[in-house]
Amino acid sequence: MSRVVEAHVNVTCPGRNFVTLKLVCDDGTTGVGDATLNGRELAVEAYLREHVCPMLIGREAGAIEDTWRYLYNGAYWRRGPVTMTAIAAVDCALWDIKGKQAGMPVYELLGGRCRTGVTVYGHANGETVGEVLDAVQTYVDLGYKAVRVQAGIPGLESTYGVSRGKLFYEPAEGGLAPREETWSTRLYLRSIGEVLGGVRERFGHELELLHDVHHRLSPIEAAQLGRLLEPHQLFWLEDPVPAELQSNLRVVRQHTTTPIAIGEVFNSIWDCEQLLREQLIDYLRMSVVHSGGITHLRRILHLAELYRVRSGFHGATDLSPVCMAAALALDMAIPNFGLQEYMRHTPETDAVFPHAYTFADGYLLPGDQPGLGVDLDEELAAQYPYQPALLPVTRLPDGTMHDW
Ligand code: KDG
Ligand code: MG
Repeated sequence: MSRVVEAHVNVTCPGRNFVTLKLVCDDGTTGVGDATLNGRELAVEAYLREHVCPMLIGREAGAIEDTWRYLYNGAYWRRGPVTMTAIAAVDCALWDIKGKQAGMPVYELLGGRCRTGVTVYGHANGETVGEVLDAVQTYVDLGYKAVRVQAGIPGLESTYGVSRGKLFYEPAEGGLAPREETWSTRLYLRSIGEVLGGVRERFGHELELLHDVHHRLSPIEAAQLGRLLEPHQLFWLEDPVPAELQSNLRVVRQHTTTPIAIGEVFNSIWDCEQLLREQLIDYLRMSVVHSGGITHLRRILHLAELYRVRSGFHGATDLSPVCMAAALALDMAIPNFGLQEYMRHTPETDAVFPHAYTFADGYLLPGDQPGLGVDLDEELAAQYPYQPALLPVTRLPDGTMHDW
């Protein structure tokens, strides 16, 4: 039996901040887990360093389920993004260790391959329809079979998620207080149909199209949008409404057949239990890093399968390559895989986190290295100290604070 003898938390900023937990066992095996919570990185770093790492020393490395229960069921304070991100980091590091000790990739331990590759989608953005079309073309040329489309809104100074067609972009911005953006639902609903219609017209119906609303609408506005976009046959419409009130999605569902994806801010089964049970969504956007790790997310996806809900795991740049490697292990092994987001990391980030996964012809291939197939280069990471950065906040034109 192998025991954990060291637990370290690393914070690095090779272009954006990442928090990584590294565990070391008495036989020298190491494991890594992503612990990055965008804009709240140091809260998880401190939670791990002060409250979790000391408890891990001497624990049996192979007892993954028991450690998960020790940190979740055994704690008085449950759930929440900080706690669940910290638990995820421990869980992934332990799966990584188990894979390395078994000499197998983690997807083999999870039941083995259900597919030969993981279909991914990229982010095509532009201020104008013309810029959007050029950005989509870039992804099509790279071999992508699915593309998320975001566009600037005429009449608004800036729009979240729009980066002028660049392959790499980072929505968090440096500073101690967030930038403020203005949002207008009226202007948005007036322009978005033309953007997605333009992409369909140019690229035809082979390409899968997705669009993200970032929780900006009320249920009935989301229902209107879903209807408006039906002719363009989206693969999914993401986060149309804030989803704390899960029954909100009933209204959307009653009015539109556009498939709905939701969940990148969820952190436990209790955020989506009603959504699954009532079949109010089609794709679940949760991530390994913010949802208690492979152990918890796998359980949720098994429940989702009963209700014909498929995965669409979050994969933005604020989820490190360590999280991507863990997501790919699950993507390969779950029967109800849908689509994986793949927002490319910069070369600096890829160098700090050397990984086995590769992109080819619209798929990510996890490789066959034992464990998660990803590591943290601590020496290189030390060259990129933490930089405070935050996502913008949103107000309506009259100054009212709006939903994220
Ligand atoms: O941390 C927030 C980002 O990950 C988020 O804005 C990205 O909405 C997003 C997406 O779908 O990737
Ligand atoms: Mg999103």
